[in-house]
Amino acid sequence: MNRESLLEATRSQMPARRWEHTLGVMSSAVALAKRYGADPERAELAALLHDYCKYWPIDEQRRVYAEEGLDPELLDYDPQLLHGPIAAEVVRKRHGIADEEVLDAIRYHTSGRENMTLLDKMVCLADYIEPGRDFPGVHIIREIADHSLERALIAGLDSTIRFLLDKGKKVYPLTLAARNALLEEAG
Ligand code: DGI
Ligand code: FE
Ligand code: FE
Ligand code: FE
Repeated sequence: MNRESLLEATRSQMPARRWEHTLGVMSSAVALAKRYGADPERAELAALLHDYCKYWPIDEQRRVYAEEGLDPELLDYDPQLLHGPIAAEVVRKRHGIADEEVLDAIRYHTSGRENMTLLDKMVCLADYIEPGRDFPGVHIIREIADHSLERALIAGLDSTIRFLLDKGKKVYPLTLAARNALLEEAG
């Protein structure tokens, strides 16, 4: 599948506002790849596809999640965590995406994970700092991103964890494991 049809197929999965977000994540991921010495094309591909399933009905997301035999533990947490793992399986099957590192970056873009690859980090961070994002502290995270991928990502995860605590919601343990591992790495 060529780039134009993959862009179009992805755009058709989501409302216009989410497509704007996707384009923002693509440009931020490419900028981070150039800054931190990763492959901009793979970063852009993972960013394009990261929210492919975000606007699918939650029941449909749960159905695909079960059908793919994915880890049932995640089902005990916020359904917002489903769209990354299923997108990795869906784009592999529908669009023949076979690059496992790209698929992992899509799969773990919301939760994070221990021992995140460079590509995982860039997509997860680009998701926080893309130009359309506006949440308390985003400016600081953008500044940190200029000098440390790990520190910026920790700040992003901190804001998500704080948000979940304030709302009295559960935190998926993999998110805490991701933050702990990044703290070790950042020293
Ligand atoms: O899909 P996006 O809105 O671009 O962003 P995302 O995929 O990073 O996150 C979607 C939401 O998931 C985010 O607003 C917070 C929510 N969420 C719920 N429980 C958890 C969680 N995020 C993380 N990282 N960990 C959780 O346990
Ligand atoms: Fe997402
Ligand atoms: Fe994210
Ligand atoms: Fe996103």
